[in-house]
Formats: sequence, structure tokens, C-alpha cells
Amino acid sequence: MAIIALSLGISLGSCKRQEASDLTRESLIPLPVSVAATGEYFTISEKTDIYFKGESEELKQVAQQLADRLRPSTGFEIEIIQASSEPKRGSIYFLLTGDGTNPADESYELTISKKFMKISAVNPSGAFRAVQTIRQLLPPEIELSTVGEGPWMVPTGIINDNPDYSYRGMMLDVARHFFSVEDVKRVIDLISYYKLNVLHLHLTDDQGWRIEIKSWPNLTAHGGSTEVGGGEGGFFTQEQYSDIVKYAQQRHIIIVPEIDMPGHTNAALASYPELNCDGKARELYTGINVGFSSLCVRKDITYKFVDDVIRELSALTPGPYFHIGGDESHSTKPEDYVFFIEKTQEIVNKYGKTVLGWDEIATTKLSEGSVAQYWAKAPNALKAVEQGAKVLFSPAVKTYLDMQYDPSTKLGLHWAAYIEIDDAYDWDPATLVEGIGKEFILGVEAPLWTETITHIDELEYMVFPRLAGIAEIGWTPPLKRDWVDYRERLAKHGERLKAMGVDFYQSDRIPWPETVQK
Ligand code: TNX
Repeated sequence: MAIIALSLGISLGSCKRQEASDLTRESLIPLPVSVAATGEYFTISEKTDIYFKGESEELKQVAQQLADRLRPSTGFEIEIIQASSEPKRGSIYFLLTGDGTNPADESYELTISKKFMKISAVNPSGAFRAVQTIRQLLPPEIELSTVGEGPWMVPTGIINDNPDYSYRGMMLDVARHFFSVEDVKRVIDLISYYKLNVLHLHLTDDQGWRIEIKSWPNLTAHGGSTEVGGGEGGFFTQEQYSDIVKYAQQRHIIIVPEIDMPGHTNAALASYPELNCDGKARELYTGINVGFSSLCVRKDITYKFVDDVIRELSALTPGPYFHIGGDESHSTKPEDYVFFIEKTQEIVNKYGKTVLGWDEIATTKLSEGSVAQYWAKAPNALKAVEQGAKVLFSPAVKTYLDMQYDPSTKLGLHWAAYIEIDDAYDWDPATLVEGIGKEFILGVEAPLWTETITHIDELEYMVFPRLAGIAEIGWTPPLKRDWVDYRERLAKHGERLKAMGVDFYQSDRIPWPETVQK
């Protein structure tokens, strides 16, 4: 064995990695379902081309995305070629094995040999997930936009992979502080690297209305004009929102839009006096308290409003879900709350969407397919399950990205908990709440509320690296997950995050390599 390693070392000359490779020891996050190593290397060189088989434009785009990632850092002119014959030695080869009947299937097989790298997937989304694996198998410098030396070597073997949960998301609150289209695209790029497939946008709240509704223009003109702390706020035009949706789609991520109702609606109540029971417009609000606002539940105009908003936004949203909020409606009478949520679910369904709502909506009669997002009250989540509904797991004590890491964290809040990297990683949705096993769980989502977060750098600091752990919970089966092993893999990701320019929290619970430490 030693002799083989030595002779390999000599033949590789100046290569950095001279020993036999071991694909099973690569620091992949999320950890794949199965990895088998064959001990050699595939090397991306100036001769490497990327082939794709068949007519799928989406598959071609995935091949293109890999090439676009490789070109700047390798400096190679990597071509995309439709495969007519067996791809030539040294190339990367994409093909689809599915017939399109199960579009939700994100599985892929990545076969890496000395001669080629082959990605076979049921759907283009699986191929896209495989590309993230490939990026993580290359040296971290692959993420830079300047040409590096390489060598661009990947350990050989076979990876068979698919997600444990079909919904793996992050939520971004653009209402408390507004974030630009460019910021949202950056978030999409980063979460796609960890194989998430949902970005939930919290588009409205007391402090701001952030999505243009053409039939109610004052929502953004007035309701979007400020934010927490009194800044200038902002909003997405419908065109910008569609641009985000498309950008996400190309990264195999769906956008879930949220209009939070009937509470958390001060921005709307300030924009249109008729939405208030007393017919008087409210003042704009720039504080951070919750629970004081409510739509006027028994007025007809309220449902004209709700219908228009859901209609316009559903038409711009190809994904299946529409999130109606429903949390902390402390100034809505309980019977009014039930009336409102039941009626609003019907409207969402009428426009062809499935309802998502915070766990409080399970205190009402859920319509077919509605999903409760468990954030605070386990009894609510259980009520959803009793009604035969699925639950999306976002327990605040584990997944809230606005919770401080520890008492010294300058940003964020701590009403639910301090959440260190291990707290966010080391739990299992399927055993967290007695009575809610895996069969009732749609997936996991980590929300970033932005009362205290104003810039993309701050956002990155709160999101990373905790989100990588949530991503692994959503993807990797619990039996394969282990904190001690994860900690080592995450440490290695420090260099990758750094290469991507991510401003992440350098927890002292992670053995970061020296090159990463500030
Ligand atoms: C609770 S989570 C809220 C949000 C706040 C968040 C701050 C939820 C459904 N409601 O309105 O932004 O806490 O951590």
C-alpha cells in the first residue's frame, strides 16, 4: 500500500495531494446517503469538456452552471457539448434517467473515475444537487473568481444520494428590514450550495409591505416607505419579484411568498383606512413589538383585499405554496381568527395554491393539504397532525437564525434561546415532539427575522454556519448524522465559506483550520 501511494506521489509530480484518495472522508455537507471510494483521482484540466445527453434545456442549464463555476477559478475554456457519442476521456457527463413522472425526486448518482465524471439524475434538480457535491469535492479555491493553480482533482468513487425530506428551506424577513433583489439572489446562491430547495419570503409585516400589488398601490407606496428604526424601507416591484422567482428556479429552489395576516398588518392598515374597523388609517410603525394590529375580520372589503393580494401574488408564483402567516394575532378575537383563517384558506385554494401558515392556524379547521409551520407551540403542531395535516418544522429554539449564538452576540434576539452551532445541528425533527413522527413532517425550515439585521454581512453572520446544519438535518438520514463528525466537516467548510466571501460566525466549538481564523 505504501509503495502504491509513493509511486502515485511521484507520478503526480507537483500535485498537492499525493496519497491515494478516499472519497468517504471528504467533508461534504450535507453528508450524502452513500459513498464508496475507489482511491484514485479525476482531474479537471484544460482538456475537460462538459457533455449533456438528451434534449432537456434544464439539464443543459445545470451543465452550464457547472462550467460557469469552473471557468473563472480554473481559467479553462470549458465547453458544453450535447453528447452524440461516448464523451471523451477526461470529461464530465450529465444524463437524465427519469421519465419526468416524479418531478419531486431530487436523487442523483455521481460516478467519478480516473477517466470521467458522470452525473446521472432522475430530474435536472438532482443533477443540480450533484453539482454542489462536485464543488465541495474540489479544492476551496474553486469558489474564487480569480484563476488558481489547482490541481483540480476529485477523489474517485460513487455517491448515491437523495434527500430525507422534500422541503428544506430558509425564510428571510424582508419586512422588518428590506433586502434588495441582489441580496436575495446572494442568499439563493448560498442556500443552494447546501442543497436547500425552498426560500420563504416574509413579504409583509407591521413595519413594511414589500411586494407591489397593482390593485392596491398604496400598500407599497406608503406601507413600504419605512422599516424598523425608521430607515427608508423599500419593496419589490412585481417584475423584480418575478426575477427573484426565476433566479431561484434556475437553482432549483421554489419561492414561498408570505403575506402575514390577520395580525402583523400595520403597514396595510396604515396604507388603506378602509381596512380598519374604525375606518381610520394607522400610523406607520418602526418599532419591534408584535401583536397589536389586525385586519378588520368582519368587513367585506377585507376579503376583496385578501382576494386581490392572493390572486396577484399567486399568479407570479409557480411554486405550490402560499403562506398566509397567521401568527401572533393577539388583537384578533379568537372566533374572528378562526373565521378569517378558514375563509383565507379557501381563497388560497381557489387560486390553486396550498396553504402554509404558522402553527396557530391549526387551531382552525385546516383545508385539504394545508401545512402548519411549527415554530412555538407543540400542542398546535399536534392539532395539525390530528387533522391529518403535515407539519413544517421550524422550532424557534433550534432553527431561528435571529437567535443569538451566546450572550456575547451583538446582533439578534434571545427570547427563544441562545443557539450555538451544535444546538442548531444536533436534533432530529422526527423525535422532537412526541406524537409527530417523520410521516407527519414535510421538512425543516430556518427563519431569519430581521428586526436587528440590516445588511447582507449581518445576515450572513447570523445564517452561517448554522444553516449548513439545518440543511444536513433536512437532507441526511438521522442515523448518518453525528455532531463530532459534522464539526470536523464544518471546520473544513470554513475555507469554502471564506472563498465565497461569506461573513460567518467563527464559533469556538468548531476546530477551524488556522487559515480560516481571523
Ligand atoms: C416571532 S416566529 C415572530 C416574528 C418575530 C420573531 C422574532 C413568528 C411566527 N413570529 O414576528 O420576528 O419572533 O424572533
